[in-house]
Amino acid sequence: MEKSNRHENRKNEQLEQFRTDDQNQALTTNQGLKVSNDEFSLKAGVRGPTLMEDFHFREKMTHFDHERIPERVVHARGYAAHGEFEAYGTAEPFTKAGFLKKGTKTPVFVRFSTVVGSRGSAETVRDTRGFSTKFYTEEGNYDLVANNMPVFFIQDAIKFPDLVHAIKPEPHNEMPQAAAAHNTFWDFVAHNTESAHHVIWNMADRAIPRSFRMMEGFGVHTFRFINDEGKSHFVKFHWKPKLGVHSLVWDEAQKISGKDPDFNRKDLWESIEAGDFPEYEFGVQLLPEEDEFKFDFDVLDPTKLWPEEDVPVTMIGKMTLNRNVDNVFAETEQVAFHPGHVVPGIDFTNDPLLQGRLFSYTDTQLIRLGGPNFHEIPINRPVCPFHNNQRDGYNRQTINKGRVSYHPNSLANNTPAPASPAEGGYEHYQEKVEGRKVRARSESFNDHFSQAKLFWNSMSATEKQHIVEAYSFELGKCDMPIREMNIEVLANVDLELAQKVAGNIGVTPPAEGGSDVTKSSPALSQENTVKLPDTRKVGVLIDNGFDGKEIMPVLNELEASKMKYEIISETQGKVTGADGTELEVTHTFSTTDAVLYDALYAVGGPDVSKAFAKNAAKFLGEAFDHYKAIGAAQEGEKWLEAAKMLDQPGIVTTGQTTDFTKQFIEAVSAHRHWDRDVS
Ligand code: HDE
Repeated sequence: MEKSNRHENRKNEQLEQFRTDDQNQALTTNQGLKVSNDEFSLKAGVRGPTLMEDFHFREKMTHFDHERIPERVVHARGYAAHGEFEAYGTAEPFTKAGFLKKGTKTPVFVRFSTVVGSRGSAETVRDTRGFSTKFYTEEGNYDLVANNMPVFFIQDAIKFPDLVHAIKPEPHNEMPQAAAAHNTFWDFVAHNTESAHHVIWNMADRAIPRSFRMMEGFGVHTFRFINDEGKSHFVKFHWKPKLGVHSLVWDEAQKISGKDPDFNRKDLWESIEAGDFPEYEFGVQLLPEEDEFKFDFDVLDPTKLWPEEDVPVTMIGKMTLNRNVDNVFAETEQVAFHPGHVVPGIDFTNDPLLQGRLFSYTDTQLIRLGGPNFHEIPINRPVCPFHNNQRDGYNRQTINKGRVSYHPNSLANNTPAPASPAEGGYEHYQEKVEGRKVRARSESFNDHFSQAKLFWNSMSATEKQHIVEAYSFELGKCDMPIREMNIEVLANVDLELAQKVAGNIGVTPPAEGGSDVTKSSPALSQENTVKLPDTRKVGVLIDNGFDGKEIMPVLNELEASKMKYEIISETQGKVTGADGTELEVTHTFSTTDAVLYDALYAVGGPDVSKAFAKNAAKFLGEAFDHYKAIGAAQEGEKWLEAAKMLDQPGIVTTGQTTDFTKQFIEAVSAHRHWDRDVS
């Protein structure tokens, strides 16, 4: 299949060597033998047994039997796209990384994921999202294996298996799928108070993103930048989406899980196919080494963020995703990320979570991809050459010539030869380290609640309400005493929050508690994000007999504002306006749903059937309850009136304004209208 939006870069050229197009070709076995019949196995007589000598049957069936590989132990459900990163050059004083030099363009491959669910699970579940980027740089692959939340549940990698065992479906009955709302997870949370900060993020709206295109990304750990002079800065990595950070509402997210379990991947795929390329700016928070101890938390603690108001984010480049994969298994499933894939100019810190990750990612690829040669799989190959004395292993593809596979040597002039740092050889930062061998947590990691409270303080009233509802939902799915134990922990964050949740889940509300942190960080609230009409999707409820002269300019204007619309009617085919205008129906009421749109435009027609009116009322009620913008004209306005939805925020009708289109577009851009009365 030729792709319309193939974007040329070195990675794409490299992948091209491995692509194959089976269309219009003769059918062969894997040995290249042409096959004369692929319908029937070879038998002794038409009603007789299949013969062992049927090599075609055996090969076909054996390959099929071995098609599956183990899914990722976490982040199994994911979706990816290719793109390009271009550096602004603003990072040059701080890092010698070549791909961050001004104007450098680097091919990237980005995989988004949920964490908990298995490979076939629904996508709009409440969960952290993965945001992994492989930069195919000229100095080797650099992987930024990030999440859409800036902190993590645990401070030490040794707890990761416990965390994951607790949050995955319970082993005795394998329930629930892709959900944290069960006893073992909250048992873990109650016993590991360091998780309080990440947990409150997971209870907030960021855990149900509207789109992968509307999520931030965070490297979580503190890394190091090293510049040409060898000076080190601590650095936190950020991705900032051009479209802002937007979320679904919980009721909607749950319904989408059934109506369209592929909601997020479809959104990504379709946007790229339509040429609406997702864009993210790459930003860094930088801290000179001398300032390591200037905070009231430890910069090595992965449960802590650096408030952006204290350490501003400097933008250092832009990433554009511009090409969908050709084959999900070959690319998305086989891509192997590793936080230890670094390039000169980027180094690690002693964050004990990061240190453990540096082990885990190679280890997991060995079982998942079946051996040590996974770097040879096309999607994982660097675009620069690679040479060393590693040899053999399952599925080795490289044919290394010559007799030398050791170093040092004289038979091959001591090559392949290590390079000095000046020649681009990677040199680890010479941090001074001393201490006793201890299994212990640094005391500087002991404050588990202040930043959870900072996050809470930063939320708008609506966001706080959502957080209360999320804790109540999750703990409401747990039993006593898990509920009580968690209220006790939550009381350390905010007393009012703990009291409200306790009231909802039948636990005696705590009388005292709460962190005394009063600080807030406005950057954490989604209220303060970018709001644009771009790529917002409007469902148009419309029937025959509509007024084309009124409706068509509106639809054209939506498109001119980079919005999308789909025509929803009773039957597939065309709807025809009173003036003969024809519109192709995208969906009937049964093949789509109100939860799949950002907004609805209710038009109807003069003679809608009872069934049409009933479905329209259902769609409008749902959109209304999810605080979405609703525009209405003609018949649609009467529906809103009958449902008592007029005069509410985010409701725009032609009867009420002469400036309908502009106001409707503004209402859609606002994302949601939280001040609406949905009671
Ligand atoms: Fe991961 N994580 N992780 N993780 N992680 C994996 O690697 C692990 C952590 C993240 O799209 C696994 O290839 C440990 C933080 C993403 O392919 C595994 C610890 C962050 C992805 C693994 C962490 C992440 C993974 C499973 C604690 C955010 C998906 C499959 C010490 C900064 C990558 C795989 C993709 C995947 C281990 C914590 C992000 C098992 C041991 C913190 C986005 O190696």
